[in-house]
Amino acid sequence: MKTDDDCLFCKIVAGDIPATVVRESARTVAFRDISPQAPTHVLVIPKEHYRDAPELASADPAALAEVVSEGAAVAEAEGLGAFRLVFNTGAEAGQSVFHTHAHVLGGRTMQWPPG
Ligand code: DGP
Repeated sequence: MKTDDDCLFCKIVAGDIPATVVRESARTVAFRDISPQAPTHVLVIPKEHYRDAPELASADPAALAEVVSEGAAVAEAEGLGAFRLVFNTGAEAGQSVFHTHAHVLGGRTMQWPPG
């Protein structure tokens, strides 16, 4: 499995950094964001290291599909009727951790466009 020793989210997958894990599947882990931006704010990540969603889509489309379906499962488990699923891609778009992750945000009314 592709991992990066310097990657924060690889350390969470390995259990070297604690996280509040809410769900796990064969290829993904879902845990609560350390700085929640909504009443529910969960990150869903592939266990394998890819820098962003497009890179994961090219390398392992089934794993990207699993990230999305696990995000929906988190939303259902949290009782969200509607939710936002976001992949910030690139620093200028707000990506700060370069290990693919979907934000699952819900529990409040969302604005559009996002800032
Ligand atoms: P982004 O900015 O799209 O790359 O999102 C990264 C998210 O990761 C951000 O919302 C904060 C969250 N985060 C950063 N460090 C940690 C951590 O150590 N633990 C957890 N649970 N979340 C973290």
